[in-house]
Amino acid sequence: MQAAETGVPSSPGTGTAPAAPGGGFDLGTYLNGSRERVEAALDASLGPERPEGLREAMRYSLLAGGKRLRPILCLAACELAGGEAELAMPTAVALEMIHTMSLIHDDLPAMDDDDLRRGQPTNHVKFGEATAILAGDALLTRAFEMVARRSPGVPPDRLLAVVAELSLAAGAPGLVGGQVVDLDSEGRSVDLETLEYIHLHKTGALLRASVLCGALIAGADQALLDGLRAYARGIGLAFQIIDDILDVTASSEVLGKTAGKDLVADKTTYPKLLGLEQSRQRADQLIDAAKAGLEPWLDRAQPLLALADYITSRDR
Ligand code: GRG
Repeated sequence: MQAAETGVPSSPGTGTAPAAPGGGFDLGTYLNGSRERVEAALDASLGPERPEGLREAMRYSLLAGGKRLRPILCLAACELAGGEAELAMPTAVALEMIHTMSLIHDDLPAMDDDDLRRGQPTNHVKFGEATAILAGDALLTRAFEMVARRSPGVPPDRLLAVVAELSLAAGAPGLVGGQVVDLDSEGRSVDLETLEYIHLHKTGALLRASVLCGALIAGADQALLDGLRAYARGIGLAFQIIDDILDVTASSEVLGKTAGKDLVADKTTYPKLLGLEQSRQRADQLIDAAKAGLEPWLDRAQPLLALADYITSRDR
C-alpha cells in the first residue's frame, strides 16, 4: 500500500493517531506525515563532512528514497511507550543510516553484486567500490554519533541501552552474522531453519532494534519490551517472506532493485521451499502473531498494528 501523495502530515509526533473517514486508523496519512518528517531529519543529519566526495556518496544513498520503515517503526514504538516521537528522531535517523550502509555494502561486487537500488545506480556504480565501502563505513559510525551526541533530552542510560541494541543489530549477532550465513548458503539448498536464521539476523535484527530503541528512549518497561520483541520477530520474518515473493512477482521498475535475482542466483527462498501460496499464508500467520504480541497495549498500538498489515500488503 502506498501512502496517498496528497496526504497531509498530521499526527505523528502529536501522540494522536489520524482517523480515516470511517473512524479507523488512516495508515496512508500516518506514513505520509512520518516519512516527511524523517526525510527532513535525514536531510539535516549530514553536516559539512569532508572530503566532499565522501559526503556526496553518503548523501546519495541516504537520501535516495526508500520506504523509511525502520525510522517510522522507531517513532511509532516511542509513542506507544508514551514518549514524544521527536525525542527518538536522532535514533530513527541512525537506524536509516545503518540500513543504508547495509544496502551499499550488500550491493558490492563481493556481496550481492547489484547495479540498481532504490531506482538508481548503486553507490559503487556511481562512485567506485572504494568510496562506496567508505561511505558505508562513515554512515555506520555517524549513526552512533547521532545517538550519543545528537539526542538532547534523552537520559544517558537510555542512550546507552540504544547504543547496545544498535551494536547488536549491526554486528555479528545481527546483520553481519546473517549476511555471512547467507553468503555461505549461495549455490546450495538450505532448510527452513537456516533460512529463518538468515532472515532473523540479516533483516529481522534491525527491524527489532527499530522498535526496541524507540521504546527504550521512552523508558518502556520489560513487559512492553517483551511484547515488542514478539512483534518484531513476526514482522521481521513476514517482511522477508514478502521480499522473496516480490522478487518473483514484481518488476525491477516497481521494486527499484533488480527483480528475479533469487532465481538467477538459485537462492533458497520461502517461495522455493513452501510455494507462493503457502508463503503468503505463513506471512499472514506471522503478522497475526506479531499483532498478538501487542494485545495488552491495543488502545495505543494502532500505528504499529497497521504497519504490520502494511508489511504484507506492500508492493515494493
Ligand atoms: C558492515 C556492520 C556491517 C554490516 C553489513 C551487508 C551486510 C552487513 C548485511 C546485509 C543486510 C541486508 C542488505 C539485508 C537485506 C534487508 C532488506 C530486506 C532490505 C530491503 O529493505 P527495504 O525494503 O528497503 O526496507 P528500502 O529501500 O525501502 O529502505
